[in-house]
Amino acid sequence: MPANKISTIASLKNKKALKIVVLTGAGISAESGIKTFRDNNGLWENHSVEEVATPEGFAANPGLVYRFYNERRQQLLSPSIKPNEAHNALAKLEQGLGNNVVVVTQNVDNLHERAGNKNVIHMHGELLSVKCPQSNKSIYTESNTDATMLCECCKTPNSLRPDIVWFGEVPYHMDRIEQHLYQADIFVSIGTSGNVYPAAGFVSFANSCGAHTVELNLEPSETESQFEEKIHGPASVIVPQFVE
Ligand code: BV8
Repeated sequence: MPANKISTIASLKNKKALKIVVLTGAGISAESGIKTFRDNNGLWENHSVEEVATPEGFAANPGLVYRFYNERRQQLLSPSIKPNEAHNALAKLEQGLGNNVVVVTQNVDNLHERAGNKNVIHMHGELLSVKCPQSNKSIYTESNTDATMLCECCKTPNSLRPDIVWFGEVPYHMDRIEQHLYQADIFVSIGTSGNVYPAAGFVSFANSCGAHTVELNLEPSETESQFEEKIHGPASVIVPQFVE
């Protein structure tokens, strides 16, 4: 299929596709005002990954890490942050195809859910929860968190941590994700640079399982060459076109 041809779900659906697995990254939330990681003025510009997104960084300076996630949580909760047309298009896709659509997101915001998607898998955790390392329970929160928070489930002070998968930690729900990829007819990657594994490896697995693979991104990602189809532009424009 010529690379510049915008296929739409309708055209692909006519051929064979039913099960659609969508991987999203920070780029899908960029037009909602949430910073990406590696673009100019991205999150990593002001903080080193090692300092704020590794267990070692948390152990070395928990206060800095709590502040990093508290800032992002409060930004997410501000009235100006809303789902954009790309999120809304994926919600429409799920409304049309139901359980045949699953969104696997690297993002820790809740914009897919706020747009209306129900089948969302957060493989890197969520800003709006903290985790008790003793019980491994995720606890919903909208407030700032710090080391003094008492864990309700085990009454242990100093234990709650951001419910985030840091570098060197095993992403959540990998078995479920691999099962969905195995069954996928279409694998669509939206707004991710393809820098971080195992998410960046999903396209290769989807290809090996016979899925039609599509990249929707502002610019070619690190793994762009592995996609059968690539459509580049702002997500709020190209995702609604693709879904129609
Ligand atoms: C793992 C926390 C084993 C959440 C994140 C040494 C030791 C251990 C592991 C490793 C190692 N070396 C390498 C690894 C693997 C490592 C890794 O991949 N490192 C990289 C840097 C080489 N991965 C891990 O450690 C993972 N764990 O490997 O465990 C394992 C694996 C499988 C099975 C069992 C065990 C854990 C990775 C998770 C790390 N946590 N963040 C948070 O703070 O938010 S990663 C971080 O990067 C975010 O989660 C983010 O989602 C993710 C990916 O970034 P992107 O979403 O792609 O964002 P980015 O800014 O990079 O790109 C944005 C894109 O959008 C750009 O392409 C841009 O063009 C585009 N864009 C911008 N605007 C728009 C747009 N597109 C469309 N429209 C727009 N408007």
